[in-house]
Amino acid sequence: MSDRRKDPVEGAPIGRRAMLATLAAGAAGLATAPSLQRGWERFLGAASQVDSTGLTGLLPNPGGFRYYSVVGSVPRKDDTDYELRVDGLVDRPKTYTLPELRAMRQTRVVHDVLCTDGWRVENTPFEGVRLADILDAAGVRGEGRAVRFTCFDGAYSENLTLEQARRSDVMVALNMQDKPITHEHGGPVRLYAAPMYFYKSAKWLSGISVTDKVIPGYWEERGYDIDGWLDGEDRHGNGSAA
Ligand SMILES: Nc1nc2c(c(=O)[nH]1)N[C@H]1C(S)=C(S)[C@@H](COP(=O)(O)O)O[C@H]1N2
Ligand SMILES: [Mo]
Repeated sequence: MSDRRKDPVEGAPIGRRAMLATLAAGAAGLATAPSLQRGWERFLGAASQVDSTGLTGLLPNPGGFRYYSVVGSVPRKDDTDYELRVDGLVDRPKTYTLPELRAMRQTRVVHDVLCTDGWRVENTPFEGVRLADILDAAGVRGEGRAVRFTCFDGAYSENLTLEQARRSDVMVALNMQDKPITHEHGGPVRLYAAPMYFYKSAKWLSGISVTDKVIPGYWEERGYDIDGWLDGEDRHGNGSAA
């Protein structure tokens, strides 16, 4: 069971690793394409068009992170059109703009990022609004048990229990590595659940809905454990500061 948790992708109907050879062949083809000259982000975009199943995560990436998206293209959002809807079992549903989120108390967490595929990026700072603050502002009703996250890619979803959601190291993140979160990393706003595998940290966050039970997310419907906890010291990390 603990092996499964470390590598839940093996339980998924489509094993990402099984597709490595296919993807490597595709990437090699793209490497000669002129689009590469327009930069890494273009390359990732092109690769994810080829690979609409999220397998682009196998590509090496400067900085240690790998790009994941379960869809081929995601609209770009910024100050002018980004919205975060908070609703469900709450007394005060609200739609936040980016400036409104920036005006709220900001929290900083520094933690290692780990993907179930085996890569790790050490000591990665994230900054943003504690999810607990957003939930408190909304006023969670007595029947509320869990939180469901949805994304403006139109496909991905995730969840946390209310108890997990209220931890001080779980946030609606605006900054990553001391810069506004880039589109490729799920900007302008993604979830960051520091004590859990990175698949729990939904990119391109657009909805937070309080529910009466945990609703399995995109990868969880496809074999990932709902429990995304990191093991041992990795869960506790290397320190977080308010
Ligand atoms: N919307 C969305 N969020 C997502 C994913 C995704 O495909 N779509 N992939 C998850 C997985 S498996 C990982 S490891 C991280 C990758 O984040 P990165 O692309 O910034 O490295 O995002 C998580 N959040
Ligand atoms: Mo991942």
